[in-house]
Amino acid sequence: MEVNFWNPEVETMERSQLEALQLKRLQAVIGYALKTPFYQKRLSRAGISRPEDVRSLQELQKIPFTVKDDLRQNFPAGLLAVDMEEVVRIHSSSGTTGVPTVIYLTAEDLNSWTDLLARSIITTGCCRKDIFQNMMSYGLFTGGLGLHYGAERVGMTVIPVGGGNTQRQVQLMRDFKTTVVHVTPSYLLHIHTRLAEFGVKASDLHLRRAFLGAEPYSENTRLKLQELYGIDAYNSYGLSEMNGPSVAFECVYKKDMHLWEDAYIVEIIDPATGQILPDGQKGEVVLTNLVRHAMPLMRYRTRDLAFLHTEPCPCGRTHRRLSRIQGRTDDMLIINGVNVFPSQIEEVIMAIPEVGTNYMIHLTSAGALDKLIVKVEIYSKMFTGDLNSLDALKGKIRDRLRASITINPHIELHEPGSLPVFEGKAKHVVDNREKL
Ligand code: DLL
Repeated sequence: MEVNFWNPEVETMERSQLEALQLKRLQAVIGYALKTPFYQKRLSRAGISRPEDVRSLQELQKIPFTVKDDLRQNFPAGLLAVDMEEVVRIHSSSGTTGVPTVIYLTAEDLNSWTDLLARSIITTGCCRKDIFQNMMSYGLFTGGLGLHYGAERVGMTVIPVGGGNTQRQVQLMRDFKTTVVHVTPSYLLHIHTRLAEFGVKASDLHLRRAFLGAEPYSENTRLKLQELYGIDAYNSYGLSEMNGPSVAFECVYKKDMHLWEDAYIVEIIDPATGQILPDGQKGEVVLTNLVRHAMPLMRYRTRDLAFLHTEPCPCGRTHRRLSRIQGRTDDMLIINGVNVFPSQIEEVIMAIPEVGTNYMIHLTSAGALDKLIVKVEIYSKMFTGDLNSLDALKGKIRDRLRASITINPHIELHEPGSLPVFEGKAKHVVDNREKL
């Protein structure tokens, strides 16, 4: 397999050198953090009043975690470490779980972020010959502008269409022979259900790759998309607080995502106790941004659950790999006392060949108990008028889910395109349970 690098020296750096670079960058970030009232107070309590007070990476652990609420309480500028006139860009988190927060970038920060994205793009095997259609929304959301500049830096031809308007997306893919799309997995699934309506087959398109991220999805969804479009789909992880996409990206081997450790320090902690967990163990991802000076964030608790791989990757990059995000500390559902992550449900249903490209999870109350209803779209060829085969399919989905989550769900089968469509991040869970 051909392996290309953007910055080979950094991407294949030996661990000891990489850690030395991290420490140097951490000290610089601490210098900026000390300019904010928020971190000045926190760092001085931890005995840090100058960058040199942190002499090793282990000493990072003296610094308390930063959480989303800290950003909210210090809104709008309590974490700003430079003069406002140094700031060239503002982004904002999507507010998935509440009030939005703001992120500031200087020209240099923007340059570092763009470079990480160019690196990520090259890592997937793309090159300047590619035609890149960016279906992520432009604006305060980091998915649109972030990849836009990364792709331009690589020299790809960028189609900055943004999210939504499926007919136009398909038309553009045909007109310009798009080879790469950047899109949420749920929207790419949806586009497939609409192709026939526009008289297009997936094989008429010139797509070769997709960058998928911004929302949780299962390995089976990736496999489904790869098969439906005949493409290679790469997982991309990031969050606004860490600039956006660019934190971790898969290489051509697709064995989970290289987390760019020259730009981010990653720790995996036990979300209940805050203890650091050994590599390989699943826990909450905690990140420190090493290449943003306008707004330093140290030991930021992402609420995302994942683990780190340490075994070498055949591509030769030395940066450790982050597993697929397995859920969030705040998206776990407790259904009749059983803990269930929506991702577990998706993993099971997307492995069933008759299941189409969309699903919804509804929760309601049935007396004192919770009722789980899983609505799945199935391919139209299944609607033959033979009720027995539909019943058998329902039974199959129910049994497989019960075996995985130990709860007996109620299954509804729906026609393709009939469940709600999300052009940005999908919201697959509707919780209408009566709160006692
Ligand atoms: O979603 C940044 C992004 C844009 C990443 C485009 C990748 C591609 P936020 O809106 O702040 O930023 O949402 C961040 O989305 O904490 C995860 O819970 C979730 N998320 C992002 N990428 C993935 C992924 C962008 N590949 C939040 N798998 C994160 C699972 C993801 N969840």
